[in-house]
Amino acid sequence: MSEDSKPLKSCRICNNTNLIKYLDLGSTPLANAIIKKEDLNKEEKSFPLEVMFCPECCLSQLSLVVNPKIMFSNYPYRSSISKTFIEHCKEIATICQHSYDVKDSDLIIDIASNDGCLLQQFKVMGSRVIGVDPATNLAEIANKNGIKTINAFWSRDIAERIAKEHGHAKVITAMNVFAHVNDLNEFVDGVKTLLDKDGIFIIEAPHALHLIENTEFDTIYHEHLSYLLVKPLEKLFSKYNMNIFRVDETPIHGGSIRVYVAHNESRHTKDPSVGMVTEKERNGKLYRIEGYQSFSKRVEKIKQDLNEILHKIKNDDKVVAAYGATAKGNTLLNYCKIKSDLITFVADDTPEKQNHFTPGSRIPILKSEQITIQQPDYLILLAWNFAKELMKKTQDYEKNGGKYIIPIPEVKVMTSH
Ligand code: JHZ
Repeated sequence: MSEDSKPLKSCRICNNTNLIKYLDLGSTPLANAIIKKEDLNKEEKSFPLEVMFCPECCLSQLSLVVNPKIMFSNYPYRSSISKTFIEHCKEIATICQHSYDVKDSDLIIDIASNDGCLLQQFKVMGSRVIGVDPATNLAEIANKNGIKTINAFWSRDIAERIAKEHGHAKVITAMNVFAHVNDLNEFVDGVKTLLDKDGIFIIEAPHALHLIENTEFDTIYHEHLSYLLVKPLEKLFSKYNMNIFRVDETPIHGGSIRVYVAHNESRHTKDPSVGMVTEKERNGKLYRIEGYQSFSKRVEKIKQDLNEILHKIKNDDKVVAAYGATAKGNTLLNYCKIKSDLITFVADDTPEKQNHFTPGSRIPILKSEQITIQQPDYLILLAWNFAKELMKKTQDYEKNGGKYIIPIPEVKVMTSH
């Protein structure tokens, strides 16, 4: 793609052209395009953020595809900043070892491997590991830490190259990347090429069921082109003679699905979990547009409630800061039109984000030590999905009288107990 963005012409799974819009969040800057101080006087690019439903295969998807090179060639998000996420990665490696007999010599590939957080867990088990990630800064960190990482977007060519040089993969993982991909056919084709006869392909991504039920609209940003349900994924993989044989539900990132895929002729047999999760999707009315119709009203309510509470706090001469300069936080702030007059700073432990400014809202991002130094009256958790971990880290802040604001699924002020 040479241009900055292009409209979605048809459903990326079933090619249906009659997509139905159910949410419009206006135009926002890219969620991870944090701003350097010297660029504060430059105008930021923003792009429309609208979600469409495909009534044929039930995939929700953005109406616009932003050039991935703009979003992912340099990426400030580091998977290993959160201890919760590291533990989560350990769990995945352990499942592969215990349930799927992953052995020392087996080849494990992680697509969009970030700083090598997941592969590190396979490496300590003794597996051969290779990551593939388009972000030059992240591939550099991972390689420095001994995780062999190819700096590229995933493609059939890369898959063929790895297969030729290292053989077929026992496990291929795609954690929080499948929803980011426009050309799913090229992506799955590459996986099919590299996956061993009895190998497993594991996708993990936020589940659209939780997004809709818990009004997690902040998960919607330009990186996330699709909002995944098991049903449309089954359709996609059937085109490649592959099938989903197991689905785990996990609380990570506000409620995600971990989808296990294999070649049809492999030894893996279908687990009841697949039917159980699709049943939940059906009961949630997510296979019909009617299931999405109240969503935008609930999103609007969060905007009103959050503005009301933040303006009240400001009028009372109290101070609000935030924790987690998240991508999702930027959707929330920009859609709710919240800027630095309402939130004085955002704390974040990612060195790449510190001393920058949030896109659109232009709030300074500072080290988390500033929370205890400045002791704001309220701390809004923009990484509400890691609330437990963040509250533990800010115990002193709370002991000194600080309170938390959680924006999702509904705005509430709370303490950790
Ligand atoms: P977090 C990410 O989005 C990235 P984000 C990605 N776009 C994706 O697909 C989704 O997840 C699912 C900070 N933090 O994970 C680190 C601390 O500073 O909720 C991060 O900046 N200290 C690929 O960005 C942010 O919060 C801590 O102790 O919306 C967390 O971002 C912890 C726990 C976090 O997702």
